[in-house]
Amino acid sequence: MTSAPKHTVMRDAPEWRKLVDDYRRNGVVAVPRLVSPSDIADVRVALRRYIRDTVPHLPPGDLVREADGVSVRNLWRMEKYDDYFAALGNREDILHVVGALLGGKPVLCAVETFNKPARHGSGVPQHQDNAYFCQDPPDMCTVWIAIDAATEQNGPVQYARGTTHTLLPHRASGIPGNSMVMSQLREYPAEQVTTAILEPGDAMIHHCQTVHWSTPNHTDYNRCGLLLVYRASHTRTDPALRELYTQAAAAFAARQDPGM
Ligand SMILES: O=C(O)CCC(=O)C(=O)O
Repeated sequence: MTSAPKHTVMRDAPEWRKLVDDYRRNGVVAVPRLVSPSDIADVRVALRRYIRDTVPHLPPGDLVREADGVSVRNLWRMEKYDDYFAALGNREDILHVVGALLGGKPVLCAVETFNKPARHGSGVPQHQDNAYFCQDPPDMCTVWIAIDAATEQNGPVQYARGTTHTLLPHRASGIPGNSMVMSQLREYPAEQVTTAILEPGDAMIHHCQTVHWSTPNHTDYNRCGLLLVYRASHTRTDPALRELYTQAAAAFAARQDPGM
C-alpha cells in the first residue's frame, strides 16, 4: 500500500498571519491548492479501492448510503481501516496549518467523506459540528478537501461566518449520516455566508462551532469532499453535551463520532 507523500504549504509570514486572523474572526478559511492535482488523482484511486475492497467489510455504522440504496453518501473513520487515509490525515504540512489555527497540538480524529454523488446526493441540514464532537474548549476543526469541483449547482457547503462563539441547541434530524440539526433553522444574510466554490485540491477549514449546511446535488456532476477532522490535544469531552448527542443520535448511524 502506498503512503501519502509529504508536502509543504509554502506561506510567507503576512499570509500566515492573515489565515489565522481570518479563521479566528470568521470561523472558516479557504486554502486553495492544499492538495496537488497528482495527489488528488491518488486520492481518487484510493477511494475507488476503499469502496471496492473495504466497504463490503465495514460495520454498518461506518458507511451511509444515499436513498437509492446504492451510492455512497458517507464513509466514516477511514483512518481506522486504511493506512493511506491515516497517512493523508497526518501529513506534516496539513498538521502545521491546523496546529496554527487550533492553537494547540493537532490530533487527527477522523477521515471521512461526503460523496454527494451526481443526481442522488442529499443535502446536509444546518448544524455545528461540536453538537457531535462535544469538546470543551471547542478547539476542533475540519479540513474539507474538494475531490471534485464544487460549483454553485452541485450542493457546495455553505458557512455562516462569525458563528463560533455559542453552541446552539440541536435536536435529532432523522437524517442518516447527519443525525443532528439545529433546533431552530436560521436565515443568514447573504453577505455573512461563504459558499465553498472549489476546484479539486482546494480546501476549506472550518471551526467546529461554525454553522454550515449544503443543498442536494441534482446535477450530473459528483461533488465529493474528503474531510480530515482534528482536535487540539488539550480538549476534553463535555459529559453533558455527550449525553445530549447520545440521546439524539441513538436511532441513526452516528456520524463524526471519533470516539473521544
Ligand atoms: O459536505 C457537505 O455537504 C457537508 C460537510 C459537513 O457537514 C462538514 O464539513 O462538517
